[in-house]
Formats: sequence, structure tokens, C-alpha cells
Amino acid sequence: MDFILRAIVCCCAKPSTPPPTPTPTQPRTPRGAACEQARQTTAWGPEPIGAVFTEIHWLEVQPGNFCLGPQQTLELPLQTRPPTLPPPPPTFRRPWREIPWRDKDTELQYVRNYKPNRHDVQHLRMLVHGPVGAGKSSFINSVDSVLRGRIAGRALAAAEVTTSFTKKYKTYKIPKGQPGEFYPFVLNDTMGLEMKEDRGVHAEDIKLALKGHVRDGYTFNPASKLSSDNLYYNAEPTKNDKVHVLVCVVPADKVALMTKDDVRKMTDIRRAASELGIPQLAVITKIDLACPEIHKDLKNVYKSKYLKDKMQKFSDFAGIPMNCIFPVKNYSEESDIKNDVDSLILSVLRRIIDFGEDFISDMET
Ligand SMILES: Nc1nc2c(ncn2[C@@H]2O[C@H](COP(=O)(O)OP(=O)(O)OP(=O)(O)O)[C@@H](O)[C@H]2O)c(=O)[nH]1
Ligand SMILES: [Mg+2]
Repeated sequence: MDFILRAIVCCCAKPSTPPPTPTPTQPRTPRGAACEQARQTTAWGPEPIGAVFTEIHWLEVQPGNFCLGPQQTLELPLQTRPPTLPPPPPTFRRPWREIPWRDKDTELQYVRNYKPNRHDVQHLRMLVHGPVGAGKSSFINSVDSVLRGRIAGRALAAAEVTTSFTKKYKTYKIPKGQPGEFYPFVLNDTMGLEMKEDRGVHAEDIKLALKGHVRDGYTFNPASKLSSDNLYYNAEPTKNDKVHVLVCVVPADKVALMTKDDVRKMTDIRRAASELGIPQLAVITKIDLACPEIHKDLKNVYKSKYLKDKMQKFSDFAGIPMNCIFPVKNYSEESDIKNDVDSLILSVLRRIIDFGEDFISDMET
């Protein structure tokens, strides 16, 4: 709607200089150096209420302005504010990775059918590590829940996350069908990593666990690594004791704040795993807390620009390629399983199994 703005405009010229003659019909000129200069010499209020055209540039008019210079009254039509572009949408039009949301059963069947190809390996061992409170125990519970078809809570998860809630090295087997029957893979939970040297799990203990030297039930000691004379030290690990896939769990809401220093211990562990040829992937948790679009609908996971950006950032920091990073929402407050949550968990579980199986196949006999 056209209406007239009566505004007092400061011409930012010196008092001795006659004010420029306003020419309302003059075509608009883009903001340039003169405009900048005018901006710098004018005292602006908080919110623009319109815009006026002076001889050389457009100025936003603020309530309760202006400067003390010579004044002049202008009457101008206020269609003058430069058009503001709408903010870009927070989501991509199409997902950048496909998840078979409607085909959970096929993914579930793939996991159910899995058996290690080698007869001398009974189960594939996945070791879960990552910062304190990242959702490591919750991820293990979530896998357990998906495969059992009901919410499971064996790997105790913490409500407060200042120091690691998990203190022990523990192996979780998942029951399958008949009593005494288990899936041919196990998940190892660990104490959380902390930046300070004497806090959180000792990085050397995770390295020992990778080689199968840490026995189940060992209580981590942040001050010192497991010594070879400890009862929990396994001097002669078998193929089943060794770790076959390393899973790094990182919370999406913290990735934005991470520095290279924060991932130093993680990188150290990753390097040790690489030397042993152990495949690695990262699971990004708490995506529902980090991104409102995902909170609204989990199916937005691969449409969220925010999440893709954070995944890319983590990939750069930790040196884990994007195609080895998987976002999940863990079961945290739900009392029943949900298809969307299951689908994402299964998508990563499938990759973990594939990576682990490749490693087992290549292991020396
Ligand atoms: N909303 C939401 N909450 C989560 C998610 N994953 C974990 N949580 C919550 O985060 C808190 C910490 O989770 P844990 O599984 O105990 O984390 P952890 O890595 O095992 O922690 P430590 O053992 O203490 O190192 C718990 O309150 C979980 O319910 C997630 O994907 N979404
Ligand atoms: Mg834990």
C-alpha cells in the first residue's frame, strides 16, 4: 500500500554546505560508499520504520532518531525499502541419502539372517566409544530394542552427563528367538572419553580392548591403563575377543561446539584402530535435540541442512568420511518402539555388520 512518510532526514553534509535538493523522482541508487558514510555519521535507533531517499542514497528511518545536523523535511512514497529475501528453507527438497522408511522388515530380516562367514568366529564384536553422555549406552539399548521389538534398558543410561555414568567394560549379547539363542554379534559399552588426561576412560584401555586384552567386567580407571598383571588383562585373546568394528558415538548437539582438541583422544583411538585394520564408523546421536526439523519429523534427517553441516564438520575434524557417518535418534523417553526410530537404527546396524564382516573375512587364519 502506498502511503506518505513524513520524515525528518539528516543530510550528512557539513552545516556550511547547503543541503541537497531532494528529487523524489530520481532513480534509486544502490548503497555505496556515500551511503556507508552517512550511516556512520547518523545515530540510529533500534528498529527501522521506513526508508527515505536523499540525494545520493536510501536511508532507513528509525523511530526517535536523528543526528544534530541540518534538517530537512521530505515527503516520499514508502515503497522504498529494498526488498528483503525470505530466509532459505532449513531443509533440502530431497533427502541426500535414502532410508527405506517403509521397508523396515527387509532391513530387520537382513540383520536376522546375518551369520559370520568364518567358522572360527562366533560373533562379530562392535566396540562403542565416544564422549561422556554421547548416548553410547542408549545406542546399545536402542539396537537391543529394535531387535527385540520392545524397549530394552540393560545398558544403563545416565540422566546427568557431567562424568561418565558407565564405568565398566561390558559385553552385551542380544537374545534371538529361543532361550539361549543370541545374535552372532555383541556390543561392548565403554566409559566416556573426556578431554583431560586424568578424566574419563584412558585412551590406552580402549586400544587394549581393540586387541582383545580387556576382559568383560573390567572397571575403567581414568588415572592408569590396565596393566598386564591385572586379573582383567587377557594375555592371549582369541579372534572372538578382538574388536571387529569400532563405533564412535558423538552427540549432534555438541558437534557444533567441538574443537580439534575435543576429538584428540578420539583421533588417537581411531589411529590405533586403523593400524590394526579395524573398520570404523561414527554414529551421530541426539539429532532430535539438535534440529527442530528432525524433532518435528525424524524423516527429515537427511533433509536437514543443519545436520548435514554438522556431520561435515565432524567428518573434517575426526577424519571420518561422510559415508561412514550415520545419524540416529536413540530410544530415550519412548515407552514403545517406533518405525522411524527403528529404521534409522537398522540402517546403521546394517553398515556396522557389513564393515565387521569384511574385516572378519580378511583376518588371518
Ligand atoms: N533426545 C535424545 N536423548 C538421548 C539420545 N541418546 C541419548 N540420549 C539421552 O542422553 C543421556 C545420556 O545417554 P547415555 O546413553 O547414558 O550416554 P553415554 O554415552 O552412555 O554416557 P556415559 O556412560 O556417561 O559416558 C540419557 O539421558 C539419554 O536418554 C538421543 O538420540 N536423543
Ligand atoms: Mg554409558
